[in-house]
Amino acid sequence: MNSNNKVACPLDCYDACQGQMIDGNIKGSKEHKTTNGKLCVNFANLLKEDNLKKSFFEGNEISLKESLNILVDKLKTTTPSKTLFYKGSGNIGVMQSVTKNFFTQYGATLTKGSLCDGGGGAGIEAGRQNVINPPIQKLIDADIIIVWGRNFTVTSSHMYNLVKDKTFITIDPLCTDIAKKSQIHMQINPKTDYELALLFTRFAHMQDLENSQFIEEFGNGADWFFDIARNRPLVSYEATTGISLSQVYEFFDLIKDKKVAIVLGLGVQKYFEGAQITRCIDSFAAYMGFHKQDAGGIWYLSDSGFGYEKPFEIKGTNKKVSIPEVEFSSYDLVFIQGGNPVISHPNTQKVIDGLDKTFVVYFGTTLNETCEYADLIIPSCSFLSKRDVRLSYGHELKSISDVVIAKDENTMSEYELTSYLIEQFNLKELKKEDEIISYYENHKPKLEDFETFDFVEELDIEPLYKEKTNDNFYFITGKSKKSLNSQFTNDNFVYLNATTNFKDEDIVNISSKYGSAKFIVKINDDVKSNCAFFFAGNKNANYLTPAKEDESSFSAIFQEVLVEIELS
Ligand SMILES: Nc1nc2c(c(=O)[nH]1)N[C@H]1C(S)=C(S)[C@@H](COP(=O)(O)OP(=O)(O)OC[C@H]3O[C@@H](n4cnc5c(=O)[nH]c(N)nc54)[C@H](O)[C@@H]3O)O[C@H]1N2
Ligand SMILES: Nc1nc2c(c(=O)[nH]1)N[C@H]1C(S)=C(S)[C@@H](COP(=O)(O)OP(=O)(O)OC[C@H]3O[C@@H](n4cnc5c(=O)[nH]c(N)nc54)[C@H](O)[C@@H]3O)O[C@H]1N2
Ligand code: SF4
Ligand SMILES: [Mo]
Repeated sequence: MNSNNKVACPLDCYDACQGQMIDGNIKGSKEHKTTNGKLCVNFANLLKEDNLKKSFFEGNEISLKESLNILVDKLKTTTPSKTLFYKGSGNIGVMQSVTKNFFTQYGATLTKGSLCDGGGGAGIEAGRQNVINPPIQKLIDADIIIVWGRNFTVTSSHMYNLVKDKTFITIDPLCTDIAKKSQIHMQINPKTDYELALLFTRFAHMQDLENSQFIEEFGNGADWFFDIARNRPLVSYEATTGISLSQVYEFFDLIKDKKVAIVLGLGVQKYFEGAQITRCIDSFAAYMGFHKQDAGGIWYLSDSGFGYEKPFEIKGTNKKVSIPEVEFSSYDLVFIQGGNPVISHPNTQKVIDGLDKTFVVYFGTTLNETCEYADLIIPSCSFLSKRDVRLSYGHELKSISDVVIAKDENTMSEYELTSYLIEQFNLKELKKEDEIISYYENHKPKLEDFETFDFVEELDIEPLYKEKTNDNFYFITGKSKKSLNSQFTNDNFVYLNATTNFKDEDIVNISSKYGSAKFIVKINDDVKSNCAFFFAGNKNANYLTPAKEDESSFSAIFQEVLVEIELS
């Protein structure tokens, strides 16, 4: 590859593709194994974005210099702890975390937890100390891939391409594309994946399929785990999970003596006990000995920064608040970078009520719904005009970004804004950009495998089906092929099965204990009849969701809710 023409896709996606600029066009790199010469429709959309090139104050256009003066003034006159730093994941290059360095030194309140994968991550960590995926080659070498709560062909299309000829099993309430390509599709009821994992464990034991060698060598508490699985009559699982025992027989016939991989997604863990649910699935996998084999294993959203030093991280005594529960109105100044909480944060009504009552600074690349509530808007420059490194939460490969297009003079990179603020406040200088980038480029972390596996030994999970009646629906969301969370396109429909007796184009009012909103119906029989499905990025879906954290990791629990639907 020539020098200085590399472009890393900055979007929040498992694949972390590498591109290169050749004669003014960006092409997918052929040397980067997962990219394999192709970039996707979302990348094409990103190139077509109408990037912000102007600053705004109270709706009026101002110069970049004026916007920086207002920001500095505002920061100087606000008590630091009454300033909230809120970062989204619109760009997940490593250089995006630079701003947190300033806000930590300044004394702002920071957030903790996640709107994304936190619950599941906590569950995996509880069993095996950290969240690291096996090398991608082990996925390529597996015989069977179980796609569990993950929209594999859509959300990691390049990883899928590497393994598309394998035999698949899908566990998802939706008949996704990968479910259609699968030998077995288990159309599970939402929030019952731990029960299915227990049922599998029970079956495995009955058929002597557990991996005693793995359990003896690495396992702690496997007997306790098995005891939980044994506690219930087998048939009772059929009604709760919606999975027939005959499908479970089929499942074991298919995986017997095979090298098995599980690609586990967000779907299983958007609940209050998301960590316990995920740990239960991971424990089933350990019971079978899927871990530590020469092929196969479990792939979740790994800790992509594992094994790297964090060049911007500094110790601080800053207050940290739970991100899903954040009260924007408690702050005098809210600084939002690379996020669109008005769409993507749980409980939209609470978000907009909060943002209405405070001074909001938005630092981003495009005008989004959150900008309607922003007092000050500062344009961040395009990813094509800033240096960066992309690590991946799907695999171990990284991508590099050079500056391939000169930056618009009215915009600023995250590194530039942070350096400027640090200078204005006489704080400790940042490491040089060169040094940071070359550290990431050259450092290859050792991905140590875990030494012991702690099985989950007790479970305390309140199922949603207890509150399910014939009149309400499970609320489920998933990612769309044509958008990246709230970026690029919005699909604002509710998708329902035809058996619900609603019709295409019906206008419905959907309500939950947390709020309500109107939607237009699209009938789609890929959706399980007891579910209402919405794409992530739907402008109204988060009016229905709880601004509450899970039990263990300050993470959002978007699906811990049932909804009622009425013709409007
Ligand atoms: N094209 C595209 N790609 C993306 C994104 C995007 O917006 N668009 N977003 C990126 C981001 S931020 C992330 S975090 C990843 C996430 O990517 P994924 O891990 O694939 O997550 P989701 O699409 O949220 O949900 C996956 C599946 O879980 C199913 N599901 C819902 N509830 C349950 C349940 O209780 N049990 C089971 N078994 N399944 C359930 C849904 O029907 C859905 O098919 O994708 C990334 N990639
Ligand atoms: N109901 C429901 N809600 C969800 C989800 C769900 O599945 N269901 N998914 C959740 C998940 S997994 C995630 S990760 C979150 C995502 O939520 P957010 O992190 O808020 O992501 P987006 O809504 O896509 O907003 C990203 C914004 O970043 C800005 N941006 C892009 N590039 C840059 C850049 O280089 N610099 C700066 N400063 N800004 C930039 C863009 O203008 C864009 O508007 O949403 C969560 N919300
Ligand atoms: S597949 Fe993901 S990483 Fe690759 S170009 Fe598309 S959005 Fe970017
Ligand atoms: Mo995410």
